[in-house]
Amino acid sequence: MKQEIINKIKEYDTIIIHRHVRPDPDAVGSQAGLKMLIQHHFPNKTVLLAGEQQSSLTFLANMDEISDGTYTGALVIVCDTANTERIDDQRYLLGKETIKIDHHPNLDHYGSIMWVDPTASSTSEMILELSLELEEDSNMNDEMARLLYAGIVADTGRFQFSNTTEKTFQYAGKLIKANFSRADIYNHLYETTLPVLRLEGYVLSELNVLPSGAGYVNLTKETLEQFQVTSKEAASIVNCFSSLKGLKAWVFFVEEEDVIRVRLRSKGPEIHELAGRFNGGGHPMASGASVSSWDETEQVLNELDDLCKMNP
Ligand SMILES: [Mn+2]
Repeated sequence: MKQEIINKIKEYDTIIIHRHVRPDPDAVGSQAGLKMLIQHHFPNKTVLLAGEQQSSLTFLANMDEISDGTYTGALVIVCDTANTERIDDQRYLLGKETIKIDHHPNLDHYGSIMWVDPTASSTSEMILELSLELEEDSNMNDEMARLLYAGIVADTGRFQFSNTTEKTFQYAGKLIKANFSRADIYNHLYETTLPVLRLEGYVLSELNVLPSGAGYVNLTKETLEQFQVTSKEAASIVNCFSSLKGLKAWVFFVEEEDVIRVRLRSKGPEIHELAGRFNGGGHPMASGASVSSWDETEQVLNELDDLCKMNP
């Protein structure tokens, strides 16, 4: 599979790399890390990053301006994206061929080559695996290492979540031999603003926990406005009470203009199928969904409550 992907990369002069909408550090880290890998080995190829630029992630990489015409005859590689609706910039369809590289459960099959490994901590971990197919780790590109390290750190919650394996640590060990500042990455990933910190205080005081161990927080539009925090920023504090004793799984309901975002996390029962029933999906321990009314959030909460009851 990895060799097949490398052969395809060799075949094409232009390679456009996509990832999911509302990107996280693993999406951008794997996307831009793959670009570095390809450019390191094949400096004559044109490699471009597609998708909307997100200001909080420009410390990792900037996206490229890509004209429609550039897609003609190009190879498209999509990183970290389980389903086609979530691909940022649907012009990926204009490419000649698509390759999927991802670590989410493989629900939506797309692309002429699919490399999906749900046992990988992150797509960044998979890109490093691809790079090891091409070269010794002693020859690693520093910028690629920085990007992939950031992706792995973010998706594993600093090597804390259950997706962290022996391989993850081995790979992290290889990456930190490259020349980049880990301190800089941590500062960028985990620095916060006063409004978000104040909202965290509010969330900690307003958190509700059911006897089953299911926790929930409602963040209305008015609350977000009051704290001057965007829905996207609020997502960064979804783990702020994960250490609570007795807590099994929890949900943040975050109201946006015409939708209520559902952010699910778990330390026990798997919650990705629940997310799937409400227009979402993700990982067994971290998923997202969306509903259209506060009535519907009660349904989500009831189902989460049931899952926690069944999971002693
Ligand atoms: Mn990921």
